[in-house]
Amino acid sequence: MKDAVVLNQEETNSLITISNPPVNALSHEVRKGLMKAINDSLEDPGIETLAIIGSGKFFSAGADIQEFGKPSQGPQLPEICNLIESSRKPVFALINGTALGGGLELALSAHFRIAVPSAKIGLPEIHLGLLPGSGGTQRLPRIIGAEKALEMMLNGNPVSAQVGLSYGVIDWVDETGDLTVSARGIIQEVLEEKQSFTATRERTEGLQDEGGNRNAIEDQRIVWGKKAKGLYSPFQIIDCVKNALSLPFQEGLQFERESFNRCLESPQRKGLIHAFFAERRCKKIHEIRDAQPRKLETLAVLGGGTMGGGITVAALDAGLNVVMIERDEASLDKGRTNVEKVYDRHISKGRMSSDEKQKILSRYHPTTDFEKVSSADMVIEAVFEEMEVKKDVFRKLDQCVRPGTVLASNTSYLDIDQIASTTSRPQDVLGLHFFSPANIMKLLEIVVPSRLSDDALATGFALANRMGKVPVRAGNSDGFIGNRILGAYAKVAGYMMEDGTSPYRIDEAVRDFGYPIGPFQMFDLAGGDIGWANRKRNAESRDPQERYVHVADRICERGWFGQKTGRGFYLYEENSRNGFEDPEVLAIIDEERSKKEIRIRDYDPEEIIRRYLGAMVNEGAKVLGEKVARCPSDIDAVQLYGYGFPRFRGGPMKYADMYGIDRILQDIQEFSEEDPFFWKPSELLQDLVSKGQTFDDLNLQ
Ligand code: T1G
Ligand code: NAD
Repeated sequence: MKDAVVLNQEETNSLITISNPPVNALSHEVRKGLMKAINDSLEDPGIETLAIIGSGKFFSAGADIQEFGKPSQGPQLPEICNLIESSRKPVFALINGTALGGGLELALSAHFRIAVPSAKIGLPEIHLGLLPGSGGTQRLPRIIGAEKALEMMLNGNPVSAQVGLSYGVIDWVDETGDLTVSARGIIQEVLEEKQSFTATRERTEGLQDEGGNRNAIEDQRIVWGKKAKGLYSPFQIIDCVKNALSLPFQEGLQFERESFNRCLESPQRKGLIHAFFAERRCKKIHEIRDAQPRKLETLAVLGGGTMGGGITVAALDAGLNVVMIERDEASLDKGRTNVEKVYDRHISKGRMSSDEKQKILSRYHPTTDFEKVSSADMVIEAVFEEMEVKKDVFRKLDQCVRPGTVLASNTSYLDIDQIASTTSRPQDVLGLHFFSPANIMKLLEIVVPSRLSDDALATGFALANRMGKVPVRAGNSDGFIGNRILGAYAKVAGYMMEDGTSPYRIDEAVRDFGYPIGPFQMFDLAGGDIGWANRKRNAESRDPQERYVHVADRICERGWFGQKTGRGFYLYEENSRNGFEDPEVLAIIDEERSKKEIRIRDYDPEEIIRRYLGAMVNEGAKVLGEKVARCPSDIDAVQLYGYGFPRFRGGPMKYADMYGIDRILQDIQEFSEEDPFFWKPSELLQDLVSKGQTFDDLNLQ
């Protein structure tokens, strides 16, 4: 095994290189190596200066996230930072690329920081439910003041080397293109001029503006009081920075350590780190490990409606050429408007110039000529959700497209095998299920019918990658992963409403759990007519044992389809997305309850969540048991990126593990006494409970 840290002596300078691909995470091996290299250099009388650099494109992406939650092994990063800072020999951080989290904290404890222009520096710990725990909350404010330090720690996004220079975090940006050579010059200068150097803990520039610092702390407390929504670490970060301003350094460090440990133990940290790995795990698909994606430069999109428009924008933004095909000129005009209005909004917000818009639109080719599909490497169909219409389109595609063209359907529910079987090339046909608005939502379900070839599947994943989407592999089952699970918790929301709980209280409980909106707000946003049409289509095949709530139908019968008609479960003022409670809707619900002689039950928020999540997890476990999803964290990724599940809870399957899957099963069994048909427990869930396992045990590595 190669050494994770390499020490090279260059005259009187000790060059210490972190070499832990791919991102130089500060794993146990790296910390051990750093400690030794630094100590050796400090003890060596021939060494006058130390420089720390990363190999490859990263300085270091920070602590090794894999190690959190496991027993920790020394030396710890704070010790290394303290050792560097207290060195009598000057230490230089040569920031050759991205420096994040503990990587930047390491650099902050050095006496000088030199960065390449392309370097990015940041403290993203907040995204993992943590805080900078190696002195970052204490050192950074001493250099740049509370306002900028809080900005970096609370938005968590990296800044460029130039911005770092303007803040005073970076001392030099090396423009020569050879960092180590120019560092040699700078090191020499420092030595020759016997330039004094100050340990970061002694620096005070950032502490001067006491009033400004106090205001920054109070401002952020107010901001986060409103937007924290269940997050824990932002307040800990604010407290740490406050203490950096008032406490002696050692005490501040001690406070930071205690706060860090509390964050480490928090469920939010567990949820957020699970989400980090879920997002990456879903991209590792064993079937396509050796498959080459096919060429993809031109995409044809069939249909310019809500989805066709959004998919077109996503593809244009990813640099592809897009041919949009509509059935007539009037519909094509609407399609064109759907695309242009996205860019016009960017222009009105000052995010894009008209020239940039025109440049992008030069790759956009709207037409009513179906034959133009022949120019495409891939086709995505987003026409009406009717099997006969889809089959007809795929038959025509089969006649017109070149051999090897990948053919995708954006259907929400329909059987992709059936669609594929209308063509002579089922190996090229797959499902690409985008979410609305398709240019914004990150989830892309990649639906794999039985005869799909690996390289066509790889092309689907390559498209997702180019578009910056989170792709999740799904089996070809009704509603795939996401809509199938949605079906279950949407039903339970309806049952609770009919049982006696106001839809507005249900939405509130779901929001308090951390969702941006509740289920009834979501129905109003998506448009009630879509679900209504689906229910009518499925009416015949519905099992008579299934409990059916008619309230949504009664609302749709009045033409109340949600936001777009100004009325649904909520009442909307003209051009407003803010809905108000509607007494007439409550009257409709009451009427349905009395028709069925329902014994009214007003569930409290805790019970609402028990039922809502119980339904979600039970259906998730069924989806897993049927192998429609590969592993639990893929379900979590679907819910996080497509359905607004609160990220700090990690996803429904992670939530179940943390809540206790035995408790989830008990809840389901309790509810099944009133409705055994709906609340039939998943076999896989029962099996896991009986073996004492968790969903996490089923996650792929
Ligand atoms: N630890 C372990 N593995 C990491 C890692 C890390 N910090 N960062 C990335 N990886 C893995 C990742 O799982 C993937 O693995 C591979 O590297 C490439 O990543 C003490 C508390 C660095 C911008 O939050 O933001 O320091 O999937 O696919 O798009 O105060 O990864 O290939 O097996 O994402 O080029 C703070 C998190 C830690 C950085 C690179 N640091 N990482 O993006 O590639 S907490 C972070 C990222 C901390 C101190 C504390 C991104 C990236 P695999 P990738 P990328
Ligand atoms: P939409 O009604 O907004 O748009 C459909 C478009 O297809 C219309 O503009 C229509 O003129 C066009 N069209 C119909 N037949 C055509 C043909 N033969 N050739 C070319 N164009 C044709 O519908 P939508 O909401 O964009 O949904 C499209 C598909 O995407 C459906 O399968 C739907 O289930 C799926 N979907 C929708 C959503 C959503 O939230 N709306 C989300 C995911 C998937």
